[in-house]
Amino acid sequence: MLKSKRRVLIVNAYFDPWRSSTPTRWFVPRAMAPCYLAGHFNRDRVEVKIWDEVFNGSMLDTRLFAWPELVVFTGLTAAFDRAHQLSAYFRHANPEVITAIGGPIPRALPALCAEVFDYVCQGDVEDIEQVVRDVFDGDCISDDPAPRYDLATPTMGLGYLETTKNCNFACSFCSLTGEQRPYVSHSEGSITGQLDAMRKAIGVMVLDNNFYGNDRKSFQRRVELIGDRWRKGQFRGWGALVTGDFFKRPENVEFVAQNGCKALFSGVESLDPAVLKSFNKKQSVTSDPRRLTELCAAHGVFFDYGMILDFSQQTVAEADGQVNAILQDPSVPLPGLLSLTIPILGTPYFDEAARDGRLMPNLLLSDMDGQKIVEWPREPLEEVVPFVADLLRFRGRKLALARHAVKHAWRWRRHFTPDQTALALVRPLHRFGGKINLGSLRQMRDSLREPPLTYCAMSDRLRAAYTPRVRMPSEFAKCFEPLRITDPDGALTESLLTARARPRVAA
Ligand code: B12
Ligand code: SF4
Repeated sequence: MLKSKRRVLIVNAYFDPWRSSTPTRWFVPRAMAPCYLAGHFNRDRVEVKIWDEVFNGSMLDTRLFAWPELVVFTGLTAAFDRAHQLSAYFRHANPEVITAIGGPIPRALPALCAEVFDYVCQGDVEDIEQVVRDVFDGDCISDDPAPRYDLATPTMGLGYLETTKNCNFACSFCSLTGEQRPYVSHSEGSITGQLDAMRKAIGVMVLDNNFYGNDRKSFQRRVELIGDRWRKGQFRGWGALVTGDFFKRPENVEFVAQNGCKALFSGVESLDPAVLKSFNKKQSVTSDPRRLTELCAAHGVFFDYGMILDFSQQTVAEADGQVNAILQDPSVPLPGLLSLTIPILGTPYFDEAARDGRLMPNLLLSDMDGQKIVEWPREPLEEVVPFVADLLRFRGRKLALARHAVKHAWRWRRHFTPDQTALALVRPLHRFGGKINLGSLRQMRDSLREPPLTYCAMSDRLRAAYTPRVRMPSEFAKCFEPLRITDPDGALTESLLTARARPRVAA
């Protein structure tokens, strides 16, 4: 007898820091947990759909809320409230629906997640199999858990690969440090399985937090595995995220370049050694972006990096000086990521900020998105907030930005392929030039409802998403209340302390 297929929706819950409900299509990298989770469902028995609120924009289509029998949530720590809201829409549309959540949210908020969701997974994507067995049956689990990249199309010709999990460093602000999960490599079988499932691509982005790691043999083997596929023509090149220690052996750059690597990203984070030391980020102390750009370019590799500004330690003049120095030097690329420090729940940095009274009063978890001030700055707010508001939009620096992008691409054109030169030119303009908010009519209308951003947690008003889109019984009201981190005195709230306790229910 033919059984009808079970219906599963995998959702990456997300709050856009710019408060836009429209899709963020051209951003690399892309959340891949939904595709990896989808791979664990048997295609013959289960119909799986994915909604990634980064790539697809806010989920506002009420028809989809009644569709699934099982909803699986993933998302960044700051997206807990969004997952909570969405769970209410699903339950309201179908009281029988089962919800499951995994990833950084339940790791940071185990007890609260156990209250809100039916299944709370603390482990990796494989843990979803236990949920599937419990909710459906063992037949609904796939024999071949290769990622369902087909559900993530269009990918702009990019394939995504994971060769290791977690990290061997312990930077104080990083959620992985708080989670304390061991740094492990994927097996050769898993890596080749992912590459097979990816098929032909223009380029491959290795998602690992730390592609280099602490096991040289494993690193070399992983590079060779990717290099073999590159030589066979499966893709034109690949890129990866590496830690600062990778560059201490310049032969590493030569080795990856010989195996098809075309881009490397490293979290330089700060040009200030004192700030790096306070972050326990010693591996980046020698990561001078100019030296690393030159080293990489000598081997035809494009260098990209992230920078964090910390106004609890830095002055406006110092941050301004650093950004201007980069804008005036076409040999150095602009950072691909420019963010403020985030006291991510569960990290040593968060505990320190809370202990030292640095957290602002009435902070919400959803404020922790790196694009607003959430800690008391060293200098008066009246000076820091307008500076941050201008800097994050590159206001007053747009011309310098465009000039820098052109000069930088021109400066290194002989070292790079036309693809890389185009990337060097377009990437900073796309990153800092402003976003065009295009999406469905509903999403575009929704973006317009948002109160304006103030770039400071103390003055930002609540997002429009906290008001339910449809009339709902009062039992759902609590699903739309924000999770408060601090009270009006800046102390941690009781609700947060309870939310972070050990789980009462776990899958
Ligand atoms: C793609 C990506 C993004 C994307 C999309 C992220 C998303 N989920 O929405 C974008 C570009 C939007 C993004 C933004 C940011 N990101 Co980011 N990002 C990544 C990246 C590079 C890859 C994630 C990925 O797909 N990995 C592959 C999948 C398979 O693994 P995974 O998602 O890590 O999930 C694993 C487990 O958590 C678990 N799991 C996850 N979900 C579920 C669900 C179930 C049911 C189960 C069973 C298991 C499970 O299984 C997986 C392992 O098998 C990671 C680094 C990394 N290598 O992981 C950082 C990372 C997730 N990002 C991080 C950070 C800090 C940020 C920013 C704050 C950066 C900044 N300062 O601006 C911003 C967020 C801004 C905001 N609005 O809050 C941190 C974590 C932050 C956190 N815990 O919230 C990471 C880990 C990088 C790091 N080491 O610091 N990011
Ligand atoms: S090196 Fe990167 S991934 Fe590793 S602990 Fe530091 S910030 Fe996290």
